[in-house]
Amino acid sequence: MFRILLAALLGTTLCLATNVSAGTVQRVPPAPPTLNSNSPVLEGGQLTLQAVIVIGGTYIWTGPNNFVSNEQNPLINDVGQAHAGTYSCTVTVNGETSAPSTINVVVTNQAPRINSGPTANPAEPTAGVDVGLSVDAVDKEGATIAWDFGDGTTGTGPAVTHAFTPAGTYNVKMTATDSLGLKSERVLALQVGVNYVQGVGKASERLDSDGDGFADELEVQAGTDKNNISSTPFDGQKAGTVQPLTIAKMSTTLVFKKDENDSLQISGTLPVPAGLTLQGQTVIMAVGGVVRVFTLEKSASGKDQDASFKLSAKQKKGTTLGGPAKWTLKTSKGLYQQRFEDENLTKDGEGTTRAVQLDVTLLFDNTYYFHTQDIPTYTVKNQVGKGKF
Ligand SMILES: [Ca+2]
Ligand SMILES: [Ca+2]
Ligand SMILES: [Ca+2]
Repeated sequence: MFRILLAALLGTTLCLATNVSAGTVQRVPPAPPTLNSNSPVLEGGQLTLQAVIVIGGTYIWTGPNNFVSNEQNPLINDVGQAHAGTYSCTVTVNGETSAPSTINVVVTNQAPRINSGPTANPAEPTAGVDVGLSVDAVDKEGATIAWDFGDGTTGTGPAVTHAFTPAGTYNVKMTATDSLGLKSERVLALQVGVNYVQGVGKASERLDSDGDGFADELEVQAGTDKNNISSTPFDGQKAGTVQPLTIAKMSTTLVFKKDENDSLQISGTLPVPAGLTLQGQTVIMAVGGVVRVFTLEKSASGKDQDASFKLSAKQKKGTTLGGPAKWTLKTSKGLYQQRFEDENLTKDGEGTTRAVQLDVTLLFDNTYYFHTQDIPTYTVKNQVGKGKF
């Protein structure tokens, strides 16, 4: 019984083996796999690729961006345009590989994402002061950043610096653009405040609208543009670091009972560099809001309206030898009462003495000199005010 069964089994086995070796059983490759995906997928999202299961099958996926996977259902995270295109998959069963199936994947572009900003530093700037502007914008393909500062000028890059002038509100527009041209925009309404130059007295006399360091009133007298930071008494340069002005003497007389009879005398010293030609130099002086502009003549002196200025520098053939030089400002038959009112040099206080202060600004050789001068004794008598230091 056992022998018969064994013989039967052996016979059967023998019979099959003979058929295979004779090539009568053909090995057929499996059919190409059926593929699916979640295309179209949003930029930055996850792409899911799927092959319908084949029993005993192993898979090879290939695709854009050098993609290779042997998973049946591979996932690709954070996709961009580089991941779009045709994916291909084969299935292998018992060593036999199918023809490839393909599936097309579309990645839907997204505009750049603004993570934060735009922000301004300082957040509340004043005119003419550099403001840092920045934004955090990202895109899978990279974003380029463009700025419209709202004053007719532009800039590029995620962090820029710009000075706004004059004071006011500027709508700063930031545009982030990706490589496919999709844009994200933000507008920052930036409040730019006014500047005041240092000193005492009226804010209106110290107002510096464009932030170049020179008061509006001084710019008007000097013939420069008070709303243009690039137009200054120093040939377009800002006022720079203010230097102390040395004043030796100062006196003023204000005649309140008769107009245009006021006078002013101030003297001090200035450092004058060696080799400077004084002829043709401009000297601008502002005293308590009274501004005079002098062009020095050969004698190193100049006149403007009711005022004269003289610089006594040691010279040789019109060129200075350097060192401190005495200067004097003299005026007569002026009308300064309204200008000095805010400094308390008024006609009030008949018969009394009080302490007052006057700002003195002197511009010379592209240097800004300034001093607030104490006048310890200002007296009013018979409607005449006299101050002296
Ligand atoms: Ca994009
Ligand atoms: Ca100015
Ligand atoms: Ca200006």
